Amino acid sequence: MNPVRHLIFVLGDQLTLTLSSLEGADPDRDLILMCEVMEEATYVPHHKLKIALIFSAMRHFAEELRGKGFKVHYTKLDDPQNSGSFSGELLRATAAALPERIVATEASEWRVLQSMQGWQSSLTQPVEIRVDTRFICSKAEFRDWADNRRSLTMEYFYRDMRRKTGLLMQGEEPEGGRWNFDADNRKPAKPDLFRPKHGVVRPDSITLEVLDLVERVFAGNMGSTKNFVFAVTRADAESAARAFIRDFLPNFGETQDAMLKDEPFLNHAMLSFYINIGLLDPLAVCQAAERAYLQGHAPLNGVEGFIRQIIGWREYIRGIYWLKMPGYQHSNVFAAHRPLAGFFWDGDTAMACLSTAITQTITHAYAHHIHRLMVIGNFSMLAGLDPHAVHEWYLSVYADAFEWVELPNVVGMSQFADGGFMASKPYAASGAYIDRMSDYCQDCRYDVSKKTGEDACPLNALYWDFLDRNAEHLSKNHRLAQIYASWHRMDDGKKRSYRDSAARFLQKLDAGEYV
Ligand code: FAD
Ligand code: DLZ
Ligand code: SF4
Repeated sequence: MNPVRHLIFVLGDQLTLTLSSLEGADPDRDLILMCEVMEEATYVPHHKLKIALIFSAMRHFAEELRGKGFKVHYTKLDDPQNSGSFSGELLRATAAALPERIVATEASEWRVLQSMQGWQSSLTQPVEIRVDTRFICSKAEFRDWADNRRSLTMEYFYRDMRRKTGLLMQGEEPEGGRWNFDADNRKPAKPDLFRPKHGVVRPDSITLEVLDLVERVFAGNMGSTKNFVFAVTRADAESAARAFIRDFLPNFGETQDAMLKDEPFLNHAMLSFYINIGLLDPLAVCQAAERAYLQGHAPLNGVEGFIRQIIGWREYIRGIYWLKMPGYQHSNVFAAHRPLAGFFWDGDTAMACLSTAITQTITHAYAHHIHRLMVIGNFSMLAGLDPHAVHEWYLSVYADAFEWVELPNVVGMSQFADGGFMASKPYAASGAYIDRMSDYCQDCRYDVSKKTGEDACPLNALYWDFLDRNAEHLSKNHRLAQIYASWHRMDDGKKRSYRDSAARFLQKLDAGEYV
């Protein structure tokens, strides 16, 4: 074999042919390294479907690279030689191949990037860590944007990204005369037998081998590999994106905030996993959505909403992560320390909204945005659950969960644990919101119309108790002024009954009783 010029280390969420570390790669002189390692597979107890997706997509990417003539050194998890860590595998491959240089694209997560930055100290060859160019806004560009303003409102960042990409722009003006059509996107949904179904991909022999490995090695983790339906190749992920644009984008906007117990996916894209691991290019997906609008196939409210999620929220979240790490993971402005209830792991609760959202999570390693934010996240914040424990749960259970995108969404957006660095007010809601947006309350053992007492929806008392408990941090927030005014207008008896109801519920939760 020729001497190896570059040893190119590709991580499990870097499955992109145009990855910066592969730029200028030469099949004749370079060797690509990919490895499944216990360190990554166990730093939180990942859902079985998440591990299976990543391993299978990695193995398929290795095949794609080999198809292009590259040599790939691929370590499977159960390889007896496997050292169990990225650094260990790098040292092992370097000792065997003696490359002139190590090349990698920066890891998407702080924890792994830290370790990457330590590689040079144990190697004599130069280690070159390249910038990840798969985002629309670079880390430096975001930092500049943030440096120049007092408040980091996503909406203004998003407008800059619209200008930068030219998506839905008419010269300097936004298409349709408005930047944001969210006001048209907050409708409840009705069950619809004719709603198209999201596609499923039948596991091939590579995936079947991975599913078997995951069931053997991670038997105690959440979920079952029987429910594996993910795309694991670029071609299948691209076909899932086309199917979304054809079948779901036309109704995406309207039902974006809706929840139905028998429809876990509604008109959501189900594309975050593929975008996050690099099988889909976020900008290309947005351009395809824009084309659907220009061709009259999908309305502006939905297409704008979809594009905003990707070039707005997704990019903004990443910017915040790199601005605030490493301290961000310990944010806990409300000093909330309650551990997660057992039902987070089995969905066994009488609260129909939580039971549905968590059961769907266990089945699919997926829950749509409103389940994550307004059901599970809302409950966690109102009940005073420890935000770090909540963060680790989200990081474990969703197939699209990588810390850079999960942490700000959980700690900042859903738990307000950063004290409002990201969100201008907490996403707190009583049962009335869930009743308006879902069909859950009609089947719940609790009564959403009752405010306090044993049968009342627990969220009703928890909501006021949360605001009361955290008044020190929230009562000066002008967006909450009216809500606090209502609280202050309540007579003492009513306030006491909210506090007592919340305390009784939390006592039961702490005692591990069925709630
Ligand atoms: P759709 O609802 O159809 O949205 C389209 C696309 O927009 C998504 O595929 C995704 O790429 C992007 N997007 C939408 N909202 C966000 C957002 N807030 N942040 C970043 N990208 C967004 N997303 C993750 O990718 N990984 C996570 O670990 C994750 N954790 C979350 C935790 C909480 C508490 C909350 C509130 C949100 C979280 N999100 C996360 C964002 C969002 O819920 C998911 O991206 C979305 O549910 C994925 O499903 P979908 O592809 O059907 O998305
Ligand atoms: C999430 C994950 C898991 C479970 N396992 C691996 C793995 O064995 N090998 C790998 O390269 N990547 C894995 N990943 C994804 C990584 O966690 C992700 O690429 C980095 O953490 C990004 O910083
Ligand atoms: Fe959830 Fe309350 Fe409705 Fe039950 S009544 S489903 S707990 S919001």
